[in-house]
Amino acid sequence: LMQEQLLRRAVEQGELELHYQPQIATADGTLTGLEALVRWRHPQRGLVYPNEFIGLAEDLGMISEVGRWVLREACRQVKVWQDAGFPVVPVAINLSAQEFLQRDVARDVAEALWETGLEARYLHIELTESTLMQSGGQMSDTLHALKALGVSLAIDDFGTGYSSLAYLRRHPIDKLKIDRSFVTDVPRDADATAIVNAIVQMSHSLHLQIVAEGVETQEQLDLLRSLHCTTAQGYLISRPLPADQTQAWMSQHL
Ligand code: G
Ligand code: G
Ligand code: MN
Ligand code: NA
Repeated sequence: LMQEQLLRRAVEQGELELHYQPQIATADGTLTGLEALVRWRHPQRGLVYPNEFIGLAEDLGMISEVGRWVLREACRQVKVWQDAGFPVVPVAINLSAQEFLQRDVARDVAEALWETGLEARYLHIELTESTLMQSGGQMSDTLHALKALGVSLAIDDFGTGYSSLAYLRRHPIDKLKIDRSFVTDVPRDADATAIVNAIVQMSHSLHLQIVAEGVETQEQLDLLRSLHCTTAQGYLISRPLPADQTQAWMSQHL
């Protein structure tokens, strides 16, 4: 089969799945959110990670199919958990630049929220600095349409993008996610620590939420707490987990 048919089969026959990575409050460890990360349960190859097929889906013009499935499934699953009495926290999905170019993201989001019954404030959308730069004039309209729906917008991999900070004024951003390349090197590397400190301070001044990504050690978590970085995500807390294991994780952290 051609790659395109394989990917189409994946979407249509339920071979995609979402894994969820918890985010916690650095103050007390309570769950503050989940990031949904897509995987392809390939019948022969096993679990395939997004770096191996998101680019392919973009090249084949199929990223919209994948992205719509991710959006719908994340909203559906989190609504199920909320209704079942698990902590009522938002789910974040990742959108690539191509998705903003190839489809009306705001319309898809409105539809998914309507169909699943998830409240808009429980959906967060992560996009990178380069996505904000690439997608031109209509980007601003789309982001404002998403905000009008009540969805939150986060900058993923913050600090690594090839851009100025001007977009923080131009676009209705709610949250920064400090890239793990900085987090990895704290507290030993003084420069990385200074950068994390500066990003956290800026987020507070601009009234933005802040998340540190890639937290792998207790030492990193302690430092982030002392720098008033309120939220953390990373292997120390949990790897991204399949839905059933996510539910078990939440049960143990109630
Ligand atoms: O899990 P990790 O290997 O899970 O993710 C690798 C990269 O793939 C990250 O940059 C992440 O943002 C991206 N990614 C994960 N899930 C999705 C998705 O559903 N859509 C898009 N566009 N990117 C995703
Ligand atoms: O680009 P984005 O931030 O969406 O990518 C998330 C990616 O980071 C996923 O591949 C996820 O599996 C990975 N990830 C999450 N936590 C950690 C961590 O603590 N360490 C490392 N090395 N990777 C992580
Ligand atoms: Mn992300
Ligand atoms: Na990131």
